[in-house]
Amino acid sequence: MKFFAWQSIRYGLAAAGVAVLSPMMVAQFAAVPALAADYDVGSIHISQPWARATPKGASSGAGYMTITNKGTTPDRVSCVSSDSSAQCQIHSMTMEDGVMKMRPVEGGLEIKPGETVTLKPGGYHVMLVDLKHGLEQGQTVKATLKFDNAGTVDVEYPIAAIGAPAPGSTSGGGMMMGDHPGGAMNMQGPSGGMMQMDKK
Ligand SMILES: [Cu+2]
Repeated sequence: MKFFAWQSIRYGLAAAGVAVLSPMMVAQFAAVPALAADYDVGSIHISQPWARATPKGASSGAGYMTITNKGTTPDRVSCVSSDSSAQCQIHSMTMEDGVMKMRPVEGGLEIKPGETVTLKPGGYHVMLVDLKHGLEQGQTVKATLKFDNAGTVDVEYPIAAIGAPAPGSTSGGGMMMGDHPGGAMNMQGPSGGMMQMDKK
């Protein structure tokens, strides 16, 4: 009986300590907030949506997720709108002549039947163009995605730290979002190389 009494006191103290520390600790150290929800629309499954916080003054931001087509027909996804930016696009990113280039995926990003496509830093991403406000770590940003077959879904992207790695990846860093005055987006990579966006 005494044993149990001591246990409950110790648990009580531990819980109190955690309650005081955790909100700040979680916000600062979790690479991606734990509350990312999954989404199902038609035969499309979306998991682990997340976005990266943006540095002060950034005019664009990026969101990522994993999309699986569980159906038997190909589908295509585009981004319709976001609550945090004037425009929302799906971008590809490729290395051309030593320069990272990203451009909108024309007609939407194809997800073949049975295929899983992961949007992540350095690859496909949801580009939030002309941010209305910076993306702050610990908050969420919403984007409306439209699948040609499956339909439309609102996805909440929990915002991780600036430069946060993809969930489950061990490598940190990646590209930092820069500003793109005048429509040309330039981004500074970890190697100092520039990244350009062809904006239509
Ligand atoms: Cu982009």
